[in-house]
Amino acid sequence: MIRALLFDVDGTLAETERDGHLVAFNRAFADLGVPWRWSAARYGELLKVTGGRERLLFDMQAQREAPAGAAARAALAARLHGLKNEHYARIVEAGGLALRPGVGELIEDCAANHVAVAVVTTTSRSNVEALLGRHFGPQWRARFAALVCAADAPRKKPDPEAYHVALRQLRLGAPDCLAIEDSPAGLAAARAAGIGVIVTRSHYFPDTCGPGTLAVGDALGEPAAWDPPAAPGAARIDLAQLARWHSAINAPVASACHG
Ligand code: XBP
Ligand code: MG
Repeated sequence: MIRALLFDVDGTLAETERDGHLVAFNRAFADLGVPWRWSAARYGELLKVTGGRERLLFDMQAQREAPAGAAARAALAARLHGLKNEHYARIVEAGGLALRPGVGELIEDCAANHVAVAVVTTTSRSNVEALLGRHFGPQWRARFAALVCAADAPRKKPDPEAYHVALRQLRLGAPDCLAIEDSPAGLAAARAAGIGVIVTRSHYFPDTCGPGTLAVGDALGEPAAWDPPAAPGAARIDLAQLARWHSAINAPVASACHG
């Protein structure tokens, strides 16, 4: 039985990286007269580094125009990151980031079946507040039994810290929970906490797969081509389908991802 569903944010609830954070980072560079911009392809490489500030600092190692000293780089990264998050909030507010197909319906399933919903992310809390407030209205917080963001778990995914904090907030054990993730780092973090994972592939992470993946597919709202397959005739991946996959956690059905 699933007692809680733990959602990653970026790439899982919405395509926030391509359509939100990347656009917002480039606007922040322009704001401060920073002479470089990130292409969509370069941003894909940079996503190996979790955390927007960490990503900026990593990239500065390759930018000839970056300030020389560590303190100056840290200060610039902090200013850019703050501005980036302001731009991100504006993009969300303008309706630029829809929930991915099937996400809203699955959260409704959870409410109807008394299954707790949690958010487990390495993104800043302000980004989560903007996104969830836009989609679930002013009372959005009441829908989530736990909310773990960057400041709650400084060791970012693939470290399992964010998932450990979520289990403590939920007062549940890993076997009662199921995580939904898109990235290899997110999959690794949940697995290291002992939690089974459903992978919804995203724009930047089209190949995520590995031991502990109970099922992988393109989107919760697209029931075709899941591995293992969803029940015939399903209109979407619903809570009952997740429960069937979750019940196979100790004896996974043969699939490309099960190791
Ligand atoms: C996403 C991240 C974040 C975002 C940007 O992780 O690594 O850094 O890219 O957000 P997850 P911040 O998929 O686990 O949410 O700039 O706030 O870090
Ligand atoms: Mg993600």
